[in-house]
Amino acid sequence: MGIGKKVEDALNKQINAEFYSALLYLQMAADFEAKNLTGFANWMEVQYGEENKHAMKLRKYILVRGGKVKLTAMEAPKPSWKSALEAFEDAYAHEKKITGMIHKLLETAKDEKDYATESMLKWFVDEQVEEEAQTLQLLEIIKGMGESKNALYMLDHRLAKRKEGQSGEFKP
Ligand code: OFO
Repeated sequence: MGIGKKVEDALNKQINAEFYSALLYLQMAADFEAKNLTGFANWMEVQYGEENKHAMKLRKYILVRGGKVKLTAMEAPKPSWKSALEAFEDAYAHEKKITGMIHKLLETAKDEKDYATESMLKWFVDEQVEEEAQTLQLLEIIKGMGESKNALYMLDHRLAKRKEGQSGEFKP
């Protein structure tokens, strides 16, 4: 069964949002690197890769369903952040927004009785639980560090260990 226009449009919008997430985290990575926080930069680069995979997964799904992929221009992320705290506040707020979008997309699929899309989106619903948890966890840790430069560099050291394909869940 082909894909309906409403679901196709909503999926395309989500591809765009996932690519924006990739762009946002790649910009944060550059900003951290410029501040010599290379572990934070590494974490963000891995996250950039994750977001690209999310976008590509949706892109492939549209194509498999015989739909049309429509990429669009994106707004630019802000160029820099005052602190790691500000960056992770933004990252967490962004992930909550993305969760909302996924839920809305799921509602559209349900309304349209598109069971295949509904089933595919379950992966994204679960993924967003992890995406929110990992950014919130790091946000809380950073908040707890206060102004301590030592704590910041220790965390930077830990974040350098995140590898591609690994969840960003931070296990002390
Ligand atoms: Fe694609 O999960 Fe983050 O944005």
